[in-house]
Amino acid sequence: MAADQIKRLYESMPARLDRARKRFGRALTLAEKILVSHADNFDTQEWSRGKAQLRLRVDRVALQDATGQMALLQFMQAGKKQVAVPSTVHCDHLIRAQSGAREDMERAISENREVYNFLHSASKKYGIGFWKPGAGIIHQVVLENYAFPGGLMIGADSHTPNAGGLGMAAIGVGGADCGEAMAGLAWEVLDPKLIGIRLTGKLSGWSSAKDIITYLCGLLTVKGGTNKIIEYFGPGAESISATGKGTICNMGAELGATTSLFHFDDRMAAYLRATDRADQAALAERSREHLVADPEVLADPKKHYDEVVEINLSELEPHIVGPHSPDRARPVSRLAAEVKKEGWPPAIKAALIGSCTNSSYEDMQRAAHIATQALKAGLKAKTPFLVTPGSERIYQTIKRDGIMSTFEQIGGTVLANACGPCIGQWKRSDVATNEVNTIVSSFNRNFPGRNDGSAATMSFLTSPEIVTAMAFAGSLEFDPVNGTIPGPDGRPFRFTAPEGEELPARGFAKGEEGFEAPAADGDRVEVQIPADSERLQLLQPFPRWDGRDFIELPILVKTKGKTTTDHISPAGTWLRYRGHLDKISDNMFLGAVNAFTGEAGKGANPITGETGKTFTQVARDLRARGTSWVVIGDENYGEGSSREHAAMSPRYLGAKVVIVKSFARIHETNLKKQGVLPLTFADPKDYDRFEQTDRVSVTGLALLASGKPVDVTLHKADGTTVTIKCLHTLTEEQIGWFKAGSALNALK
Ligand code: MIC
Ligand code: SF4
Repeated sequence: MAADQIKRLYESMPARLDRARKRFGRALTLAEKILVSHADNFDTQEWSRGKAQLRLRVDRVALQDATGQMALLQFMQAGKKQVAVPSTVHCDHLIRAQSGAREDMERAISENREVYNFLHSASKKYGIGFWKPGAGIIHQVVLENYAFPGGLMIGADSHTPNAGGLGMAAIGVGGADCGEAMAGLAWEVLDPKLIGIRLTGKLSGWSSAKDIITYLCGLLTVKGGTNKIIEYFGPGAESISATGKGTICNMGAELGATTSLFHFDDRMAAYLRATDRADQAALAERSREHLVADPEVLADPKKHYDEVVEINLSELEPHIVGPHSPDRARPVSRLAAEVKKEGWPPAIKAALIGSCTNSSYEDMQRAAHIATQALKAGLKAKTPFLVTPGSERIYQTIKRDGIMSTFEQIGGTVLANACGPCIGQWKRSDVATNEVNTIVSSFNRNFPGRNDGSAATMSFLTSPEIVTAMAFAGSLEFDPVNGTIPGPDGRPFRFTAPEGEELPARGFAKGEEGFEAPAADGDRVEVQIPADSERLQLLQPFPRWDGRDFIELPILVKTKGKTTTDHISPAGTWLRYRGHLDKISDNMFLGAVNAFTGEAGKGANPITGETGKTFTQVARDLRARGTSWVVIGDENYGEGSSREHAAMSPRYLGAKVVIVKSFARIHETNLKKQGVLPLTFADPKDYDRFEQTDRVSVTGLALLASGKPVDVTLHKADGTTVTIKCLHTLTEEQIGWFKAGSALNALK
């Protein structure tokens, strides 16, 4: 975003904030300042945390190549000539990690040519900045180029909050939200509750930014942040670099938070200057008071935030989370005992650092500092060591400064600047399929199947420096802080705490930037979608609601336990079809655990009784018979990714209603946008009532109204019925989406 736009925003803030202070009768947090100064219409807007639906004007939209395909296909349906807000596309998710940066890039470009051509031509036509494959991972590139204090952006990726490291409210959303904002509509979100995290003390030694967020994951759990903004402040915040702050905000997605952000400070200004934005740093310094919470808030946080957590950074130990969920946390010092107790394989099969979460210069330096100690002592890494730089800028800088050669000396492989092993795009040959094995990484997600596509891989997440040290021990039972490993001479070797500069002393090196500006005249550009493509398919509008209640629908699937978007619509090899709704729908619920059988990905056909078929096969059969179906789910259903395929595939194959104990924010919105009715049990115990042979009716739909419960009736095989109450969070406008068949239909 150009400095003049930022200047205009800052100039508009004082008057808007004053009006808000008067109207609310109190001082403002930073999150509130940003929301208020981006209100579509402050005066008519209702403000009520946890209740009101906010209509906001975003400063920017970011898309990546996996979710961005659907976002653009939907934007195209709106029939606009140009995007209404600054937007970018980033090619990062589709690059497979196999044999190292160069070969992987070449392979990706040829494998994904069709998709890249589509994204490139659509970007050129509609006025969108295009970041080529290899330029970097969306969140790192956004942090380096576009994020700024006090801004509001949305991105079709759940880790968009990474930009909170620079004091921006950056929110992960589905592609439809992005498409609409790009088409010029106000963007809507539930007025979030606020969690204040007050940091005291100072990070030092082994403790790093990652430990703050892994510790919080354990404390707040994967649903603790749902519909909340997490705002960090306090004297301890200044001991964290801007990129460290980015790590914390990035992984706030694992708490389900709407977003996370830090108050503006000198370390953000330093980062803006180091990334060629001295003008923006100066602007922010001049508006400093508007880019932090009001002094009254800092003096009495409990009065201004809905919840407050205090963390003394001087006492924070390094943490590690996993396997299978990011909230399974403990200090590294307690891991060995748990590994023994649980019988997890202690041998680490791979150690990975980098990704959008942890690939700052500081991260790389601290990891290299550990590697150098080991090299000097004559040690060799015991496990394969893979490095994913977040951007071309980081890649070139660590190359210039010798960090990369350190990693190479320990036997490490530097992969392309892309998502690769973080999103199931990691082609491993070292373990057999379904072989139980352990890996450690500095990434943010660890759902089963997340990295190499195998649900048997147990993935642990921790800081890059701990990952690196563990690579030399080759064992989860090694505590780098307190433990020793045998040196080459047999004598115990102990690491000293990592050190690293926050920003490169010689500045960032520049590589091939990889940015392409849109065409001056978009009219002359044609969007490229080959007619016979198996990767891209133009969207057909979903049918309107026919005005009738849902009567005696079968249950396609009742999921048990964690049902993330990775369970509903897996990534990995399926990324190939992210632009082709029909093809990608073959992956529907492949990872979901069938509550009736305990098996993943398969269920019985409720009409024929046939078993052993994938949920997609069953759904396609039902659809062919003209039968719609329902989904029953557990807690925090749809947690994880923003991918709207997890809502579109069910919609496409006949889902009418999804009834769960609770939803993750982005997925609930995605269902609403696609015209599926998302309901929650008024009494979560009702989940237990649903049996395989039941038929489900949802009645009174013509009277569907905001805040009004809905009756759901279970028709049992023995002819009896049970009626339960279910709740929904649809606003009147969203009910309009349901009736129109989708938000997009309602818009037209
Ligand atoms: C992820 O980390 O799960 C992803 C892959 O970046 C997703 C987006 C996607 O599925 O394409 C996300 O976080 O939203
Ligand atoms: Fe890519 Fe992983 Fe970051 Fe998602 S979390 S954007 S897959 S690096």
